[in-house]
Amino acid sequence: LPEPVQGYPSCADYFNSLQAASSDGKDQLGTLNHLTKDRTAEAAKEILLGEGIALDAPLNLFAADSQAFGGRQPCRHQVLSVGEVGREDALHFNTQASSQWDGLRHFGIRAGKRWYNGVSAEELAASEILGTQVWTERGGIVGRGVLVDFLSWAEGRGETVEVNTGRAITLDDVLAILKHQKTTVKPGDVLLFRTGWLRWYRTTPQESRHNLLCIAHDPGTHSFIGLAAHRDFLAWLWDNEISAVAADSVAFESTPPPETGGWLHDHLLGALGMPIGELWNLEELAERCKEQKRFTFFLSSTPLHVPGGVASPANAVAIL
Ligand code: UVW
Repeated sequence: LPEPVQGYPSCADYFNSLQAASSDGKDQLGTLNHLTKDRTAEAAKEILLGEGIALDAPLNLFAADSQAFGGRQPCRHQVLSVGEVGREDALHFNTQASSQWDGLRHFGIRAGKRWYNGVSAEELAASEILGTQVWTERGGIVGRGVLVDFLSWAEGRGETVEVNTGRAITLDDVLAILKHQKTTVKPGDVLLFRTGWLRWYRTTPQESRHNLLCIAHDPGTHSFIGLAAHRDFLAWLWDNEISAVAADSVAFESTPPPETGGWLHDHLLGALGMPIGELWNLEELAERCKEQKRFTFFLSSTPLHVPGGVASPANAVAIL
């Protein structure tokens, strides 16, 4: 097992507790183990209005910028003719160039060169282990969703939210938002954090946003708003048996990461086995939640069935 990274919870502790919970020691579901059938059934009680709200931005979200974060190519969509009146379409896209789940193959723990549950680079290359097919085959990611509306809370307190200067949303912020919303979390919940990044992107002229987006994936080249990479936040997610997290921001976590401790990605994906959603469209959901004064809902997401998949469009809907 990799050595724990300084300043973070022990990765070995995470691995041990997850392995103890899995029957064969080869767990690939990570924190989705918390999303049990009972909890999914219970989550259906969140449906009060029967109103569905799509949470995916268009697959070609970054088409106008010619590339997405990290040099990712925007979606290419071809409509093919079949005879005189028939049509088919062909899509070529990077699974992380719009609303997405990062799967457990996306990042392991850089310090130890291991992926979730101790999987090595060789195992990863030789098999489909930790691929997103595991999520599809279990019936998707379906359960109780909770919106944590940082943007509304921060603006309500008079903060001008800067989304491209590395604003870090701390656990204290998260707890204050939940209190303000009168929202409690339950085991198995999927938490959706609204930071304001996607609202900024969609309301900013192309010439002003282009340079901030078309940047390398390398540390030090970007400073996005997101969740603070801190052990308190990780411990809180773990202790509350949260099954997955997502945000409307580019990297979910605040970047650059702190000097000690490294990336939240490594700890969420590589240690906890927790799916990370990015670039989710939470705008309409936030409006409806504020109107209803209720920030919980039924959430249904069916990742694409790609054996060995690294990431996937979210294909997510909230049902109020
Ligand atoms: C980072 O790793 C920072 O982001 P992404 O998940 O989009 O690769």
